[in-house]
Amino acid sequence: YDAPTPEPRAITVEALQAEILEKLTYSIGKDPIVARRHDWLAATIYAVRDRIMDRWMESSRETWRTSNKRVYYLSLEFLIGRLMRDAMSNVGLMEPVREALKNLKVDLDDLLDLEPDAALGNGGLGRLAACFMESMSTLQIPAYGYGIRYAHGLFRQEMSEGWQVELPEEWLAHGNPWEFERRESAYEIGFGGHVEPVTDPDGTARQEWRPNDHLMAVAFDTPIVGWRGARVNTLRLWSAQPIDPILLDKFNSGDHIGALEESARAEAITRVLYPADSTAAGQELRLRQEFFFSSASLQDIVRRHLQQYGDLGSLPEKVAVQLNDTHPAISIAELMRILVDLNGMRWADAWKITKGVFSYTNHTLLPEALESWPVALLERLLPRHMQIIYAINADVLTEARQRAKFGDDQIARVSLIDEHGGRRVRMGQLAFVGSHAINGVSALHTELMKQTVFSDLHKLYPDRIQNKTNGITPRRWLMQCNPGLTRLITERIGPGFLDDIDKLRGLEAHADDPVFQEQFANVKTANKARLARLIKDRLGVTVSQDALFDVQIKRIHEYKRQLLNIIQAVAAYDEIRAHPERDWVPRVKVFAGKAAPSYWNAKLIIKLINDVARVINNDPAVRGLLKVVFLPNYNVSAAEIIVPAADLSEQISTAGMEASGTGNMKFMANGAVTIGTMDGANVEMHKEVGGENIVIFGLTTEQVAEKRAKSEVPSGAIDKSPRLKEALDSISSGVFSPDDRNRYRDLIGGLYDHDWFMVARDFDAYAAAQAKVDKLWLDKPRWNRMAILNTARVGFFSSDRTIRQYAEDIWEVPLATH
Ligand code: DL6
Repeated sequence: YDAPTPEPRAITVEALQAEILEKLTYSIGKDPIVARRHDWLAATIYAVRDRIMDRWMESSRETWRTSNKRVYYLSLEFLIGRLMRDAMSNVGLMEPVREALKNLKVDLDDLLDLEPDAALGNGGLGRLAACFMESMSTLQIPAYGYGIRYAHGLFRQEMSEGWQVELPEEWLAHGNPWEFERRESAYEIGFGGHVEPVTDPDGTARQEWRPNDHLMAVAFDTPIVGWRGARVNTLRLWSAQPIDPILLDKFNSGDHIGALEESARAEAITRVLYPADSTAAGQELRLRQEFFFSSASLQDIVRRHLQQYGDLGSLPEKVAVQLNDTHPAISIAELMRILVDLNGMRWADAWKITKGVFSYTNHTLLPEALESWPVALLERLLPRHMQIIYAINADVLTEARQRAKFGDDQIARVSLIDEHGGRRVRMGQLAFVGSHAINGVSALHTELMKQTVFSDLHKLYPDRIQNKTNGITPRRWLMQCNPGLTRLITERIGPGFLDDIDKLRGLEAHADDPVFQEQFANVKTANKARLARLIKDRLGVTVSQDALFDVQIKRIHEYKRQLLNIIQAVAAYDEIRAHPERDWVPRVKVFAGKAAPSYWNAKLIIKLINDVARVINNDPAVRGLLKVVFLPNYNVSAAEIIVPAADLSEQISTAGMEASGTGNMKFMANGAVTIGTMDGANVEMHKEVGGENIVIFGLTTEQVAEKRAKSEVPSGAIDKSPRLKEALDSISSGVFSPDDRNRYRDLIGGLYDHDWFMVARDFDAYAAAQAKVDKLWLDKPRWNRMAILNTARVGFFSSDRTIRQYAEDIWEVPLATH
């Protein structure tokens, strides 16, 4: 959707056409007669990029001029997806570029599909960082994103006989016309070596780290443009390069491979994104990645600050650094080193500045995802940082004993060093104590943080934890991915919601209007027809656009409970065959998502979905009433097609386990009804949309905790539910896996045995909720009203709201009033 933005250089089709041709000729070096699609794509991106360049420079000039505080968002992941449509739409270039290309006999949609999907992240955490970048530009906050320029993003997922296969991802294969390499912004990064006490000529004693391994971090900048080109911020991604690209002495002595060893070792750091989501990666290379990008970013921040202000005492007034989870938490020790060792600051002053600068977002309570590093590894790789961590810990523990009167058990729990088993540094504790604000990502999650992982630190520092419920950018997740709905809403309530998403509330008055309901449903049907074509193309499966599209797309994880969903599909399959005479609602169950390569059960669940799909989709007794599809290689671009086509959004995690969820918000914006548990941000969605417009089921967080504490036997729930038992029996006995009848025996056995994720115990409630969905669906006016009200009430879940709250409560940066 185009923003009607005033442009200094007039946007005319003729001018754009000439600019694209010029880029093709002089930047790409191609004659239009022989140019290929990738050449046209690059030429178009160059032309669009030029149109935002002036604003980019003006944005940074303005920050220098006004001396406004800068926000730095440090994240190991930025799941930005494609950038071209985002940039064009935000500066009002979509339609003129489309026309210009048409005159050149090139189809814009074709080019949009060709742009690689930059998958520099795993899932929610990385996509949140990308939405935040767009919102910070929209709200005119001077902000930089700092991360890693992975040569290979998240793996490409293919299916081989229903099993996930991981293949390397090649987003840079055709170059990246969005980025600018800044060789002048390169910093040396050290590892290893030792620490030496030194005395300066003036007699001051200090510690000096002498690393024995060095490499360079080189900056690559990408412009991130806000809505209506309000501001253009920078996403700065670091790439690792060797100090000496080739060791000539080795080369000359005939060791040609050895001569490149240093180069390969350096480049390995930014070669791949770790595909672990919700588990700590734990390998040395990961720690190297974390320190590499933290150190480069801090050196850059400090250099910029000194250049403008000349002293480091004013850092907290002028700099806010947000740590996106604990991955950049080593930054706290690195800033202390920069202040104390390199700039001669007193420890206490440096600590005050550090706390003033940093804040930390926690994204998960899953114990396996809480990062900790062996002390021995840190001592070897970052010996000075380990000393600093010990010194911070000593201060914190002394304070805990003296001021808060903590006993030994509490001291052990708040300590930065975990003494159980091998000694490890707890990065969550480090991030907490080094930050002035710590936030959770939904109201429930923040409460649970206070009660569980950080309960003792919360007692010690009761003012630090606050909530910042996640959000999504409505530009990408409504206006761009659903132009049909955006047009319809504009016709009905005017364009005000484009600038103020809360104005969507204006739709409430139209929720019962039969004409509007029909128009709303027609937009949905058109989006479903598009998804149906994609399903046909990719999987060869025919689905009806009139069926209820029931969608669960997200990482595959046991706590997200794709297993519950597919077991319910099996139960529905049994019922359809047992009662062919009933009035069944035709459904298409759509699944998509990647499993961490080493997560066996997640991969098995993908295989199960594919096995069940094959049987159900080919059984004539089902008469097409139920279809199951698993779309491979889920990514941002796929979500942009699937989300607008969903009728039902599956948000069915075990209560207390999903920190927030953001997919839930995307579906809501696009008029899907949610079936979900009282988990993460679902709780706030329930409040915003109203209980009658969402289908909630299942155990609450407290009930889950109770059942776990009692070690209740789950088989009781199975015995009580004949439908569940039948579905489980058929899966575990091999009905869906005739080639390997035991394939699912252990997976299903786990439900009888411990059922940690409450699949069996939530099954009946889930099945009843699905029956309720069927009933609601059959009452078309009722369903359409629910769908409209979901869109109307999504305003709270805009990342603009989230960012405003960060700006006011954590970063203390002024917000533009216009
Ligand atoms: O906050 C963004 C996103 C939440 O919406 C999800 O609920 C949560 O699972 C996800 N967390 C991660 C794992 N994090 N770590 N470490 O991606 O964050």
